[in-house]
Amino acid sequence: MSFVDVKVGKVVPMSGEPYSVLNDDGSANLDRMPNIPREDLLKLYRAMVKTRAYDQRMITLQRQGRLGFYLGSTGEEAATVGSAFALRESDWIFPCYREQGAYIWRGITIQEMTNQCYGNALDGTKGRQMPVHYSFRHKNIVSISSPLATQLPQAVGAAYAAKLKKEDTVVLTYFGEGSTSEGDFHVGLNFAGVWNVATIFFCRNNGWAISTPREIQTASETFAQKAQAYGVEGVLVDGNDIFAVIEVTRRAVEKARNGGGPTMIEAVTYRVGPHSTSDDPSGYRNEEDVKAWEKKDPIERFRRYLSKVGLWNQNFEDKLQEELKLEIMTAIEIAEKAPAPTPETIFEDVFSDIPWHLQEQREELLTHLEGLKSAGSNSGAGGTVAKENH
Ligand SMILES: Cc1ncc(C[n+]2csc(CCOP(=O)(O)OP(=O)(O)O)c2C)c(N)n1
Repeated sequence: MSFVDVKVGKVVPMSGEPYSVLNDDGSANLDRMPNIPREDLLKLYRAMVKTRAYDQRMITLQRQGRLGFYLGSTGEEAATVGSAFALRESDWIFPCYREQGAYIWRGITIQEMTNQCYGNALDGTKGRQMPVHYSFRHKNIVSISSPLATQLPQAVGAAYAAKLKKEDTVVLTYFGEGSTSEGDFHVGLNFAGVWNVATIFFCRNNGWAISTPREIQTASETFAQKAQAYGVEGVLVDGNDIFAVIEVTRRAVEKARNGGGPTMIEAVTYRVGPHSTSDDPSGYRNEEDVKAWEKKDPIERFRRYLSKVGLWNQNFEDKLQEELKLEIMTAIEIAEKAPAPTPETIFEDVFSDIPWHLQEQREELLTHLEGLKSAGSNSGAGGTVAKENH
């Protein structure tokens, strides 16, 4: 069920050693190197570094009490940026909640993401979602749902719709390995197999589902092999290797676009940080394991490659870090100054014509707020409020 790597004539594995191109020292298996325009190499690197810089700054803001909650993706940047790179802009993404790299690659701005985390009046989700539960409809990125794996059947449905409309759109959905224990994982794969739709199931196997280690999540040797039971191709890739992720996702995309059906990709990586800012992993895992994975850091690995081919130097890095710092600080300043969404926005976005009973409630609320204002009380409508912790 695994595809053949035509360049080296080997089968891409569903078990055993994950498919890889880039070595830890930055050298690469040139036989397997995907064709990537030289100018895109630095763009990819930038997107990965930007993702990390954004994550780190948001975590600090939460620690400072300026943000209610955050969920970082440190160590998983090659998996998210590389897979998004392999898609067309018109393809759909049904995310989990740890795919900041995919949004950044797709051109979502730091400002848009920061506004969402603050839930301010500039936030596309109008303060109705938890921080990190983004929705970028203008870029074909569907709203994040907290319940795990619900996005899988949704992604299959979207791909089925594309098939009925005879469009060649590909739908990629992300999830963690813990989500493979949800019923929706099996429902999604089953229907994708039966309908032979253009869905790519991208599993970020980062070793942990909060405090549940991979070892007790499943008795299967790999997650990729679970796809086989549904007649879906499963492949195993080194998720910290940007080139391997690009190559494997590209093949899956090409196959899907040409009517070849779904693929499940298991990207083997590691959740270097805590699950979220509400988690403290020191209570359930060994720091030594984390250190071993930090040595396989996807950004450092890619940087070593770029340095070897003469595309990276310290001067470039210093300038990049300065630029990103400024961009992120500016976005935070704007997000913190923006007011909260006005209360009457809760009546928007469900009905195109607001029904009479909601109109009545809206009027009542506005009159009440007006009354509070003239009585000199705080209506709670102004100022940015950091979202609550979860
Ligand atoms: C249906 C459901 N059950 C439990 C949870 C609580 N929960 C949130 S994240 C998480 C861990 C998920 O792990 P995984 O799918 O491996 O993704 P990762 O966080 O590692 O990226 C759990 C159990 C939930 N959100 N939804």
